[in-house]
Amino acid sequence: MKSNMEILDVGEVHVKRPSLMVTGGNGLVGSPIKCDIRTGSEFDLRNPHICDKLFQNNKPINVIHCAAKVGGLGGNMNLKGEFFYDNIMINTNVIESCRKYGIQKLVCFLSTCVFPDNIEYPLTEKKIHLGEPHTSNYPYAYAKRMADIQIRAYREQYNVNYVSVIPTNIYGPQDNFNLENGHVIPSLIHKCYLSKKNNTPFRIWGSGKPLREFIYSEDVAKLTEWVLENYNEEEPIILSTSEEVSIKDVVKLIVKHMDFKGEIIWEDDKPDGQFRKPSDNSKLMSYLPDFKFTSLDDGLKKTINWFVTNYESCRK
Ligand code: GFB
Repeated sequence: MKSNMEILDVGEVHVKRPSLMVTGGNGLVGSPIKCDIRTGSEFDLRNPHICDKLFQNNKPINVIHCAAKVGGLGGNMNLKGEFFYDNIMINTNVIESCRKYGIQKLVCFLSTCVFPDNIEYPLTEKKIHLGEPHTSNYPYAYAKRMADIQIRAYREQYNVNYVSVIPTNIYGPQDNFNLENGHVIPSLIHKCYLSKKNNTPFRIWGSGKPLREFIYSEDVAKLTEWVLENYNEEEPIILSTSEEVSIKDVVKLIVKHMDFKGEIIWEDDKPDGQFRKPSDNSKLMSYLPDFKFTSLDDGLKKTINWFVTNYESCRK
């Protein structure tokens, strides 16, 4: 006959809860985060029953929620309905499942495009809801803003420790390198790769003058792990280098790292999007004054190497 202790041991092993689940765990943002469970497109989180089952089956202690329908300027302009529906459903379901299954800490990803278009710069955590987002990506922006509202409401009613982060333009391995709908960096890396291979001009949208603050995905992962352990405020926290770079400068670096010597064409009939969206990272820096960001030069080099090595299998 088994002793009580043995039975208990078996029981403890059986009920052990995974410490951390990352939704969107195989994507640009989620893949560099260390965790016990990563979920990807095999779970359609737009569906409340599937989302509920995922939480019921795994019962994680903490959740980092990265899953989203994302894209660059093209994706946001071409797929407005999908960007709204998918994101509002995914966020609503995930945050509700966190409540239902007693998740101790949730870190939820917003994005700098949540901010109003017509607002005094720099962007700070206090300015999210002070006006309309830019017309190019308002469905995505409003859906993400609602995650901030849901978190605030749940904190007030259910006393949960859920927080959110606002990264600026993230880039790195595992991104979607789609030519039409991807973010600017992966799209331009892919375009440059094809132009070099096929000896055709490298075509860039817009004037090259817009400014962006790029942040490398591994830096976002490190900061998010810190947020999970240490940041407990209701107000979101901006994850940013607060260093603006023009699209023209990004193109110069891509051309250098890919050793492209062909013709560059600036397509001025294509959109520039928002001209700039400079953010204030002083809250982050007040917590982590010694944090060293990866330079755009190094991050681009790593991203390009990853893309070339994984060309056949990457998302594109
Ligand atoms: O990454 P991106 O598409 O989005 O960057 P946003 C757009 C900027 O890059 C514009 C220029 O100034 C474009 O004119 N650009 C040049 C290109 N060539 C290309 C190209 O081939 N593809 C793309 N995509 N852009 C994002 C949101 O807005 O902001 C995301 O779309 C996210 O959802 C992020 O919220 C923070 O920076 O305009």
